[in-house]
Amino acid sequence: MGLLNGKKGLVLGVANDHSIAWGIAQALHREGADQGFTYVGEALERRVRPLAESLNAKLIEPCDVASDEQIDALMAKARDTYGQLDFLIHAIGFANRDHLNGPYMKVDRAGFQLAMDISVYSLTALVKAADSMLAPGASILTLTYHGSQQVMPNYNVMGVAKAALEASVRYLAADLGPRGIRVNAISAGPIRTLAASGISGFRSMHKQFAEAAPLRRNVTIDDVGNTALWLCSDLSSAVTGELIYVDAGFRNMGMSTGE
Ligand code: NAD
Ligand code: 0WE
Repeated sequence: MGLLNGKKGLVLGVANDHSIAWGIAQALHREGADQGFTYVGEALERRVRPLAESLNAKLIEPCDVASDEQIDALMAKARDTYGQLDFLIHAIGFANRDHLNGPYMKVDRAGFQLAMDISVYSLTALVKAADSMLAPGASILTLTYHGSQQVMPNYNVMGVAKAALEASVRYLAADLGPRGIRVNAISAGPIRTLAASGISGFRSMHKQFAEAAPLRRNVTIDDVGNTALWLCSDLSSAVTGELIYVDAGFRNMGMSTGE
């Protein structure tokens, strides 16, 4: 008997088998969840479709979260396929690459708005569109990074966006709590995914992280998946509006021990 037997939901943010969303999907599948997947563009469809099919997904649809029309179309399909949703996984973030290096102040109005639209507003837009379909006791989950709370070199406008995303989690939790619906965020340590590739200095940051973290290792998509499983299951029934760290303890260190 799986922890998620009979539960149905959507996973947004699988790009390939390195994606955090894929680590989450595998953990939820292992415990019996029935999951639908989305992708952006034909290039990613070729990657996502086989992965989704390997988990017997009944729904594989395009959804660019910049588009209200695509969000509405996705939710119409989800209603036909599943009727109700027990979980919604939001593992999406985007900013202009040019704004993820150098000084934060380099960001311009368009770049700021892009990061906020794709990385922040999209969660609220999806919840809004799914609202009438959310089952009592449903669990909504997003992904964030500690650059929201403290300055991380080069994270820049994404740090500002993640701070707003974390605040959105608290407001959405207050809105939906009366119906027993929970909203939480996982703050993951750095993981080498598509979104992390090509970030200047990522390799050395990833290495330094493992040296400084209490557990002396990096975080994997399976670590994140297992915490997501807990948050989607009834084991976390009174946890909402929270920021849960899956970071090998890194955030607690004021200074590296140098050992
Ligand atoms: P990833 O590249 O595998 O996933 C990012 C996803 O965002 C991709 O699937 C991409 O298609 C999607 N996306 C981008 N723009 C979109 C749009 N307009 N509409 C719909 N989807 C869009 O990388 P990841 O690291 O797995 O990122 C998932 C989440 O985890 C992000 O929110 C990221 O900020 C967060 N996160 C990542 C790390 C890390 O170090 N990798 C750490 C903490 C948090
Ligand atoms: O949230 C993220 C990644 C966010 C991201 C990555 C990209 C790369 C490609 C958003 N937009 C884009 N746009 C692109 O064109 N992480 C938590 C991973 C990450 O990204 C960093 C990090 C870490 C950690 C950027 C700078 C410094 C640290």
